Amino acid sequence: MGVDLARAAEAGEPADNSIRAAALYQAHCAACHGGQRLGGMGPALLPQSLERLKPAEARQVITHGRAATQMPAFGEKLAAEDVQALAAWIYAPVSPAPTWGEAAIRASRTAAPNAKELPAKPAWKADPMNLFVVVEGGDHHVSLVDGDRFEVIHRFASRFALHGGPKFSPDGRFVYFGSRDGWITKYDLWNLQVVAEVRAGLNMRNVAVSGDGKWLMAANYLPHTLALFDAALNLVKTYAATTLDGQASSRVSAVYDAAPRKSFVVALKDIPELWEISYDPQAEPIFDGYVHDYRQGEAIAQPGTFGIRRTLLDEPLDDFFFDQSYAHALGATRPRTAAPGDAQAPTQAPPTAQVVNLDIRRKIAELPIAGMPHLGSGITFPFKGSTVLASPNLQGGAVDVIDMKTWRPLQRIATPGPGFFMRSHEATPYAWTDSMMSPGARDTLTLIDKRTLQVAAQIREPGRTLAHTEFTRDGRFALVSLWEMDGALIVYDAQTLKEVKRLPMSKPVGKYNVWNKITRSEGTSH
Ligand code: DHE
Repeated sequence: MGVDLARAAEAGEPADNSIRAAALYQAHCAACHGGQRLGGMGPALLPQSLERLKPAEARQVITHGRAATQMPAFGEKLAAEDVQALAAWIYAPVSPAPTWGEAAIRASRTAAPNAKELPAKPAWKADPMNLFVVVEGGDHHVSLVDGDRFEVIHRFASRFALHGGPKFSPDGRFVYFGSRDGWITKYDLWNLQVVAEVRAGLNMRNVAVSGDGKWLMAANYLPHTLALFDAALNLVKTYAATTLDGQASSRVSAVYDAAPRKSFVVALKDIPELWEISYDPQAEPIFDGYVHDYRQGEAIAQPGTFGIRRTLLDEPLDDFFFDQSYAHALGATRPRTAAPGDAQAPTQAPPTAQVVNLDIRRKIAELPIAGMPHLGSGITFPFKGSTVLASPNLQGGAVDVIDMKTWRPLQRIATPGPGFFMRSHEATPYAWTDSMMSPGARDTLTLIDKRTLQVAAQIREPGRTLAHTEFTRDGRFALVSLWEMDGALIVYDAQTLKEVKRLPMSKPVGKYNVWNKITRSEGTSH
């Protein structure tokens, strides 16, 4: 960065594309996206943040702007080759590599001055426990929907590109949103206002809120850190995601709250370790992560509370979820790729999921699920005296059902194409899953009968994308996303499967029912 065109001209250096692009960036983009491309009013423009945006789309956005956002169209101001140069520039790494340490995190925090005086009762009339928080990705807004009347109570602008499920305080009053850019927003659902915000990282995966509502942990890809906050989003500490000897560091795949264990469980994407960080004030000291006490000249155990308890694995884990007892983490493993000439290379297809026992702290089973199971969206339910887990698959057109007593596969249920999400509810016989990854079947939802493990019905919206179901508190209605810019939230009667209502929305992504979330319904993500 910091390219000086005048200096380049004086030195007789050619104003090559990158120099030109840097100057264009400073002139047109820096005010909103930040001088270092770390984001500001607009999102960060770093290669890591743009992984999901194709360069052709970036050129489109620069030329035509982004509807319903502050991003203006530059097509009139800039020549096509300038747009091209700018689009190429934002995918180039920033040098020196950007950092985001504790001081930056602390400095980013803002809080509403009136936060403490806000009344502890809803300013609106509806059941606060049957409220839906709907993330609209099309124009980066959030809608709050009354889950009895299916009416929008309030709609507000969110940070750019929220990702992962928002997390709720145990009383359902506050919700915490995480954006891919690292922003965490604490929103008071009862008073309809943002009460605090902080930027935990530059590229964040997700956030988890402790079962007691006192702590929030953020998992980052960039930098390689976890950040721990109190409920008011004051930074408590950061953790470097490294091996014990500090030699290797990793992106953090995800963090989840394991409420009965009073701990956060953390998967690392590049290091074969699963971490457990207890927030229990009475937690036992940790003896495997010795810290040297130089005054005493001896190694001492790490404190148990907020210390890192490491489980060493053979393979790193991606997303994961827990069994009901929270004794096991069930995680997806990326397929192993052998280096050329590697005699140790596996001869058989590698397992793509594993079961880790968090108490004895080792892998106890491999789950023979083909493809790329999306275990973060897995659900559990009772079946013939046992409990089973069902997981959609990002690669294969099938749902895998596993017996959780034996960890053996029970059934592979064919769907019309690979899907992302799966949802059910204790009070409904069906598990709903999508095929949104399949160009030919993205318009179809498949309903699986939990009693027979057979496909019971399909719901279609021809030529359009249907995805992500969430149930009302009582399980009587299913709310589904019509995942289009001119999309909608479609409400179905979960028994008759008839459409009850359709609320227009801008690419609704996920929707979250307060009650199902705070009671950790077995049919929903945690
Ligand atoms: Fe997600 C949740 C990972 C792409 C929409 N996604 C999650 C979680 C993880 C994850 C680990 C659980 C976090 C939580 O809820 O606390 N997602 C990944 C990926 O690795 C992947 C495949 C690639 C990536 O770029 O990150 C990915 N995810 C997507 C999308 O493309 C989706 C469909 C659209 C989007 O907005 O990004 C998407 N992910 C979601 C949603 C949830 C989610 C809506 C919350 C689901 C829920 O019901 O709780």
